[in-house]
Amino acid sequence: MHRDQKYYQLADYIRKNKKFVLISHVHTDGDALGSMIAFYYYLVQNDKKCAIVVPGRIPPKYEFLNTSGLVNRSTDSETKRFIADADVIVIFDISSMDRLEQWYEPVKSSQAYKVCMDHHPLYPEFTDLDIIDDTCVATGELVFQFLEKVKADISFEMAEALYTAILSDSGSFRFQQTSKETFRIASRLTELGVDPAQMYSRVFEKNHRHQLKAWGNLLINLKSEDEISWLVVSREFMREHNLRAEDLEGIIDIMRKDGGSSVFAVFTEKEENLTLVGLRSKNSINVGRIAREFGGGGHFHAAGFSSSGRLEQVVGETLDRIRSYMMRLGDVA
Ligand SMILES: [Mn+2]
Repeated sequence: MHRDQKYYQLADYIRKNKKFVLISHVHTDGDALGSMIAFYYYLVQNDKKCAIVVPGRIPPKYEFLNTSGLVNRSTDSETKRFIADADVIVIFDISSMDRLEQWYEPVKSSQAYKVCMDHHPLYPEFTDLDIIDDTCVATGELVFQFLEKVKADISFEMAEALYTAILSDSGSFRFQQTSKETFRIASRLTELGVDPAQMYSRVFEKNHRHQLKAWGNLLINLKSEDEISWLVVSREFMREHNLRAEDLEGIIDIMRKDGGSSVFAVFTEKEENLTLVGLRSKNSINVGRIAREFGGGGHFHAAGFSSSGRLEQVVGETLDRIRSYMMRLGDVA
């Protein structure tokens, strides 16, 4: 089905139905929240009933989008009922359905029409309509295109939400998938009143002083070898510096400043047998593929996974895999 036809199909679901659930992934981010919140306002403009649900907590820096007023407003049992009774469930930015966590089963077993809007390569599971384009830098681009296609009245709140989505997932218009379409949309949103400098500050300048000092301590111990750079963050370190996993968001972008490396990894020990792995690539190493091999997901140049192995073991296995990919590329060249 052509993209426009998909947008019209989605518009048709909206026209014919009343109860909507918008849902996204655990470790929620600016793209997921911004996309859902813009879509929420559109549904409300059209007199729909709508709940926004994300598994896990919401980083407080996104409160300027009124996350506490709009997201996870119900108890778990009410949410379960909303999901079961929904006419349409729209799943945003999910990358892999198991990132719905505790809502995976309820969503899967709901009788609702299920729509997925995503910019990750994704093998659709149980959905009725997939609007997926892995050339987009953010899911927010797809939401904007849809709103444009249906001639929605994009309010200032919607514009700020969509700008947040695109700004955060593009790393402030720097990452590989940033395109002329990205700038066209950003330009439209700016015309609608969004202030780019203020948005940058809200999304990227909200780190705390203790967090920056902890980053310093970590970066001193940056390891580099054969174009691979990596950081290992133990639970003790996290505890000692009073850090949450989300406080390390962005440190990998600092590591990228090393022009001598092309693949980057951050290993964060969240629990005794739970390590989060973030991966970035600046060359032809497809870290999305590596992440999928370990049960995660993501893009060619940015991906991640979690592993139940011990920290050192996960570090060893991941680096081995990256090295073997780099060796294979070397063979081809
Ligand atoms: Mn995204």
